[in-house]
Amino acid sequence: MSICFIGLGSNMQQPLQQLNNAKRAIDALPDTQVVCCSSIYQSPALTLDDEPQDDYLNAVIQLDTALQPEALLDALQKIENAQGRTREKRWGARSIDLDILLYDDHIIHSKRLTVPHSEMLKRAFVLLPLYQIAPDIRIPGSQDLKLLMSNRVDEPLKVVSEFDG
Ligand code: A4P
Ligand code: MG
Repeated sequence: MSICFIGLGSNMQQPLQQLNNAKRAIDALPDTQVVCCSSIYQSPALTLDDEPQDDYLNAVIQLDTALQPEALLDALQKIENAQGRTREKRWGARSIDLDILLYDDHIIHSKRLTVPHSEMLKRAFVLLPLYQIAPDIRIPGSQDLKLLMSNRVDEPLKVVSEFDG
């Protein structure tokens, strides 16, 4: 079994429900269990243009999985599609986004997959929920999460909910 952290994000079509549905779908994947969930945080959308977007809800969940990284990506993309995800533009509004943040201590640079996720160290909406559930991990290719967090000055993000169940 591998330990894996997934970042969940949604800013369309009932984000709270989207996150809960995605968590349930991930837990139902073969040879995969959700072992831990962060709270659900709200933050302004990070965008690549001036078009306004609704705030996001974000969370991080920890999995035990026997799926290999690319098989896990396939499974996550199927869940995104089943939850109405469309891909009109990069960083556009989305019903659900499921990113593989960390996969054991692997560093992956394949055509389809960059792990650790390429943007994660810049994003409070990833680091704060990750730190909530796994304060003692080390980010491969970087440093201990605790040290990383001690050098940041993030405004606390608003916790809006916990996952169901
Ligand atoms: N891909 C490569 N590495 C990974 C990985 N570690 N996990 C590839 C998942 N996918 C990975 O993704 C495009 C391609 O990235 C996939 O086909 C996969 O092969 P996508 O989900 O179709 O497109 P995207 O999400 O628009 O692009 P990208 O660059 O993945 O965006 P991000 O980094 O996911 O950011 N603001 C707030 N507040 N909260 C958010 O969650 N999210 C984004 C999207 C922008 N602004 C946000 C948030
Ligand atoms: Mg993505």
